[in-house]
Amino acid sequence: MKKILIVGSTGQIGSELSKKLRGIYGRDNVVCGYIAPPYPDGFFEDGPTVEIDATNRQQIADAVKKHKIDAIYNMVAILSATAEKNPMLGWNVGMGALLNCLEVARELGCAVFTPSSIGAFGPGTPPNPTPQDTIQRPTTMYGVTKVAGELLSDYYFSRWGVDTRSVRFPGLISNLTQPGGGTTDYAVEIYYKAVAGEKFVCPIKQGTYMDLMYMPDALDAAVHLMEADPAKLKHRNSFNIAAMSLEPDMLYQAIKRQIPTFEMTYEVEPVKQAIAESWPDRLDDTCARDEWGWSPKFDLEAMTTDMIEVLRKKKGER
Ligand code: AKB
Repeated sequence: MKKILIVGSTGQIGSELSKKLRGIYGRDNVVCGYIAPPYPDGFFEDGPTVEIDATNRQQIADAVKKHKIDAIYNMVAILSATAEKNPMLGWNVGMGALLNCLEVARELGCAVFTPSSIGAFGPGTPPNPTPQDTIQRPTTMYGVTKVAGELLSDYYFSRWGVDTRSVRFPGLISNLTQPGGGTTDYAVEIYYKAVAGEKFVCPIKQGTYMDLMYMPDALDAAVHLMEADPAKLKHRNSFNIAAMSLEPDMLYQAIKRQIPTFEMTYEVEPVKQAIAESWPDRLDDTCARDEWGWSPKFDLEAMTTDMIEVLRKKKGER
C-alpha cells in the first residue's frame, strides 16, 4: 500500500485531504505533518503525525525515511491576500516548502503533489475561458510563487524524473477548517454568516467572476491526478480544473433561496478586489478531462444545500 506524507496537513485543504487519503490508503499509511495549532478535532488520534517545519529540509527527509514515504502532498501556502501584505513571507514559505519537498523527493524517490491556483494567472491572461497553456504573468507574490512552482516542478520531472503533478485550484469552499488570507475566502465566510443568522459584508464587488469549487471535488481531483496513468499525462504542472464560475451575488441568491432572511451588503476591500480582477473568470479544463478524466460533481445548488446542512449540524453540536 502507498505511504503518504502530507506537509501542511492542518490547513483548509490538508485537514480534509488527510481524512480522504486515510479513507483510501488506510489510517496508518498517511502521515500528517504539522507545525503549530490550531489542530483539527481528533488530529493526534486519527493516525500518525509528525512535527515538520516545511522550510526545514532535514525534517521532511527524516519523516520520509522513517515512514518509508512514496508520495508527498505539499499543502503549505501563504494565501494571496496575506502574501500581498508580506511578500517575503509568501516567497520564503511557498518556495521554501516546495523546493525542500522536491529535493527530498529527488534524493529519496517520492512523487510530489503541489497545488497551483487560479492565482497563477494575471491581467494579461485570456479570462474566459482561460486556456490550459497561455500567458502567465501574475501581479501578486502568491501568483509569482505559483508560476515559479509550476516551472520548478516540471523541471524536477524533466531533469530528474521526479513524479511531480499539480492542479490549479479555484477558490475552495469547505466546512471543516476555514481558510485564512485568501481572496476567495469570502465564498466560505458567506455560508458561515448565513447559518449563524448574521449579515455578511462582502469584500468583493458584485459582478466579479472567479472560479470556485466545493472541497469534495478538489480532493477528488488531487487523488485522481496522483493515481492517473503517467503515460496519459501530456501536462503535469499544472492542470486547469474548474467547477463553477461565480460572482458574489450568485452565491448570495443561492443561499437566500434556502435562508430567505439572509442579508448581504458590499464593502469592497481594495487589495482583494485588485487581486480578484487580475484573475480569470473561468478556466478551460479540457486537458484535465481528456488526460485523467476530471469531472466535478457539485454545482452551486448542490454545494449550497450541503454547506448549509453541514454547518447547521456543526452549530447544533456546539
Ligand atoms: C486565494 O484566494 O488566495 C486562494 C486561491 C484561489 O488560490 N483561495
